[in-house]
Amino acid sequence: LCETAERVRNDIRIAQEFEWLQFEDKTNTNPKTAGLMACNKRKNRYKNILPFDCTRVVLNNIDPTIPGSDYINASFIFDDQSSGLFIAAQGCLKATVDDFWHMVYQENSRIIIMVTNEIEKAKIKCVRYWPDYGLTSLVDGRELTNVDETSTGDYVIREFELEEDPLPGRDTRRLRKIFHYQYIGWPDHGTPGDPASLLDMLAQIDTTQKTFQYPGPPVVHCSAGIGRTGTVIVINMLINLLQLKGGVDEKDVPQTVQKVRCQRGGMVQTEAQYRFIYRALVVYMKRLREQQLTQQKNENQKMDYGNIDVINKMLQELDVEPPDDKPPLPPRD
Ligand code: PTR
Ligand code: PTR
Repeated sequence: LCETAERVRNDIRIAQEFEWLQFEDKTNTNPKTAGLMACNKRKNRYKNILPFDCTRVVLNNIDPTIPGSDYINASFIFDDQSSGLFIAAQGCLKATVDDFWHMVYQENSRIIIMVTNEIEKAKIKCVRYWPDYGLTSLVDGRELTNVDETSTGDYVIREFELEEDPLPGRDTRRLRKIFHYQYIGWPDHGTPGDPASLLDMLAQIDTTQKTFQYPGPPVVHCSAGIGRTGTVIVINMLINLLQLKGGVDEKDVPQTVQKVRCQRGGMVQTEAQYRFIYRALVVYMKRLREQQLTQQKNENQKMDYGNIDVINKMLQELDVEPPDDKPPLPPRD
């Protein structure tokens, strides 16, 4: 009974938090003048989803005679707590494919996370901005080759090679590796039922990102670049925070969402997506607890539940489910 009450209390709290976040988001009056310029209209997928001027990614070395040519609908998202940096972008339109690759090259991004299908409910959500497996296409004047493509159940991993500028005085051809992770298990207008495969993908991305010496920010995009993109970025930030601080508490979730929304309006679009962040964190922490328990068993150590207690406490604050390895209650008489 106690657990049910806790669950209901958490449920209500989460709904109230989201309501408060929606209200706060509406009061944000950061200007969006670049996105509103007439010459940039055709570069926005949705006219109501524009980047703030203060955080938008400005394209460099473009043609100064073409007005608005430094514009792309994408925003830098910085996390001061874990020093994480991301780019949140809308899904490419035909007119913005070259700009997209210009941005990826300029920012030295090595990971692209795509959280949408190209077509959903018979509507185009993002144009295919990469070549098919084994093929090469020309993007923003550079050769881009799709050298590998593997599919797990819920996501596809592609490996691209993007032609680099030659070093001054040399003409050797250099190629830059870029990894593309497309999560396809996210039904439109909803959330994935189970966060497990998304967490697997994020863990794999983290390992890949660490293989590069000075990688730029991962680019995350869906269709509008706010709903699913915001959810993925916030989950990523909270996991980083957890690893860094050794814990997160119930304030961290709304605070992180609010921080992210100040950098791109409307990030995490629905209450279901907001709830999904909590679910993902809970599953992540349960995995952590499993890992620690097996590690302790394998090392044949004296059981030290220090960390496990911290995890259980976090689970209680965040979760709607009770921890499943509690000792059974003594029988009552
Ligand atoms: N904007 C819609 C609403 O306010 O009801 C919700 C919505 C969410 C609409 C997502 C479209 C969405 O598109 P996608 O399938 O690309 O997530
Ligand atoms: N006009 C749509 C709306 O306001 O709902 C724009 C939109 C479309 C917003 C998709 C969010 C969307 O979802 P996502 O950011 O996950 O692609």
